[in-house]
Amino acid sequence: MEKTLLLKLLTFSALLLCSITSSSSSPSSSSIDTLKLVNASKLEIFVDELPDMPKIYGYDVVDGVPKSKSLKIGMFKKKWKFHRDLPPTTVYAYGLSKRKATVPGPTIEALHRIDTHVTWQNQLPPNHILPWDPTIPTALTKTTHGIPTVVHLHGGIHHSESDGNANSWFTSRYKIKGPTWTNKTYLYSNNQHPGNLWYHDHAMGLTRVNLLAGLIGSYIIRHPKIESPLGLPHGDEYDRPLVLFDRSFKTDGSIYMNSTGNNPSIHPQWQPEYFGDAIIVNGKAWPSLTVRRRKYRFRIINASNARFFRLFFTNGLRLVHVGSDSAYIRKPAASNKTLVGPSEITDFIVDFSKSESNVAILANDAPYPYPSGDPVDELTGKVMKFTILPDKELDTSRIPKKLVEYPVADLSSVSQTRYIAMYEYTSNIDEPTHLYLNGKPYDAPVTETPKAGSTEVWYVINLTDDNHPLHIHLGLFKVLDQTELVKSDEFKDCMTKINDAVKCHVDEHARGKKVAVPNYEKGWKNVFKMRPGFVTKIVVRFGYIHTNTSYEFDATAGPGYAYHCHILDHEDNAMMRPLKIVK
Ligand SMILES: *[C@@H]1O[C@H](CO)[C@@H](O)[C@H](O)[C@H]1NC(C)=O
Ligand SMILES: *[C@@H]1O[C@H](CO)[C@@H](O)[C@H](O)[C@H]1NC(C)=O
Ligand SMILES: *[C@@H]1O[C@H](CO)[C@@H](O)[C@H](O)[C@H]1NC(C)=O
Ligand SMILES: *[C@@H]1O[C@H](CO)[C@@H](O)[C@H](O)[C@H]1NC(C)=O
Ligand SMILES: *[C@@H]1O[C@H](CO)[C@@H](O)[C@H](O)[C@H]1NC(C)=O
Ligand SMILES: *[C@@H]1O[C@H](CO)[C@@H](O)[C@H](O)[C@H]1NC(C)=O
Ligand SMILES: CC(=O)N[C@H]1CO[C@H](CO)[C@@H](O)[C@@H]1O
Ligand SMILES: [Cu+2]
Repeated sequence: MEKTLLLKLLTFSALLLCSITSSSSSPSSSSIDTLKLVNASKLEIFVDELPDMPKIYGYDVVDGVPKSKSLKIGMFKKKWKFHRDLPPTTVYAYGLSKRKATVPGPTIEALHRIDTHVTWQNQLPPNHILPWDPTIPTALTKTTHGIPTVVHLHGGIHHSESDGNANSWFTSRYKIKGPTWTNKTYLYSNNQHPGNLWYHDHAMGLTRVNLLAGLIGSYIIRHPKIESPLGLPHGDEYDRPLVLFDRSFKTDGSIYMNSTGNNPSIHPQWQPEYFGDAIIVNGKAWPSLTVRRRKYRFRIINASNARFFRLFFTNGLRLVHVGSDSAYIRKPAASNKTLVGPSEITDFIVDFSKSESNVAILANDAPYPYPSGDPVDELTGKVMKFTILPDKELDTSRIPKKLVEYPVADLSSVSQTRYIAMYEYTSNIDEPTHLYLNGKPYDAPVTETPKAGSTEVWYVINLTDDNHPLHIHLGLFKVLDQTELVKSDEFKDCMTKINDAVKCHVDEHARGKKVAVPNYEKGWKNVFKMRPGFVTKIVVRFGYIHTNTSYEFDATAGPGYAYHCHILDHEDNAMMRPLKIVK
């Protein structure tokens, strides 16, 4: 079928951008009447309190000594209130029981080096609550016998049997299982640097819809010996995960996802990017939180399918970053704004005692699609409201001069260099049909086979007009530089023909302007935004960053890992490739 498509690289026309954004954010009034979409600008903002998700500890404390723990976490279909004035929404939610399940799911708190065993239980009845597309590579072509799910702990370093391989999915009561399914219980050894992770569904071809339905939650690994001396704000009140995403709703409260694809004759449902017009934080649309005049730590996870957020406080409060994705950075980095791509995590301190006003709005000004799409409007430009109590508080927390220093990325020990090119393909009506890494589908034989414990350099070449957040399972990476391609049309032509960066002389084309990596993103990362028309050089470590040693488990065994674009609509169709660790 693909041969009948025009396999040409996408040149995003202004027209296309209009059609993408109009299909999601400003549908014609007639389609609203028939679909009964909620006009989000009619929802009053800042009326719901910011919830704290329930906490689950991934360890027991026996006589003062932490011990490993086994958890059973289910996935349930239930109703969830996203806004005071919206009817309850049918969602898929993680939790210890149906009653306790939430969107996002409970925050799991784990301890460095203490094993957490999780048995993920699929309790979802058949038939998906959202439209999906059987013509892209998908776990099952029918969901009448159950919903395929599999959990990936994003940022986790563990055996690939516990990594949530896209083909290790399973339906309710394990009635149907994917080809690489092995174990009911996953082992998270937590033997890695402390920081922020998140768990989410990763089933082949259904990731975008399963997350949209609510299968998302945060996971924190703590390492008291390293973190307590830092003196950062801590405790449930002052150290909070905020999980952000965008959704659209129908007037009956259900989540709206377009059931018609942008190339309906090829893919009946698949659309290149999902954008919602309501901004949700911890499961509430535009919530508000009353805070004290002191420092807070916010660990913000961007769990949008495709929306980028460029966050800032309208009253000028500075953000002092302490981590990038899962890892602490070397020293705090201040900024006025932070750009968070899908699935990236930003971890910062804000000091409300520095506020001159008693209200601070956390706002967003990232165009969508990022970077060349439409500007945000009144609503998508707002995230949440903080009401600051008037009296100054005693605040014993601090922002230290230094945070955590990990061994530097040692380029002299690099064992392999790889080129990863991002391609987008369009139909003869110039609409994107699918995207590939290195021109290959997910099920083509594995080409990325790093050695356990090794360090590699990857040149990520973005040949599309979109910014794609690249996520690597297991490995962590540092961004070394981002260089614009010169004579990029010539290079793109060559790549389209022969798909070989070296033969197409990538080094002669990577001579354009360089864009600096912001200080707050100079640490070890799991995801980075790959700029369109640029070559981004990253150094990837396939070992622990905190000890600079290889893995304590056999990373070469099991179904293996993956790397992919974290725009979920792209990952599903099929901007994802296998990653196999070898000895
Ligand atoms: C759904 O997508 C189709 C195809 O791109 C588009 O024509 C239609 O306007 C979209 N519907 C809505 C309500 O956005
Ligand atoms: C939504 O409501 C606002 C405010 O009433 C109005 O300006 C806007 O045109 C409406 N949007 C749509 C798509 O109907
Ligand atoms: C998965 O099961 C196999 C045998 O069935 C066992 O050897 C292995 O340790 C298990 N892996 C995990 C991560 O529990
Ligand atoms: C979330 O990630 C999406 C997809 O990468 C991105 O478009 C959006 O800007 C991010 N939002 C925030 C707040 O970072
Ligand atoms: C933040 O904004 C202030 C005032 O506009 C400016 O003086 C300062 O340099 C900015 N800080 C950073 C880190 O960009
Ligand atoms: C980390 O380990 C690698 C080999 O495993 C070695 O080449 C490198 O020098 C080490 N780096 C540091 C900073 O110790
Ligand atoms: C080499 C390449 O594909 N460059 C494209 C990247 O994206 C820009 C738009 O941001 C295009 O103009 C380039 O052609
Ligand atoms: Cu992408």
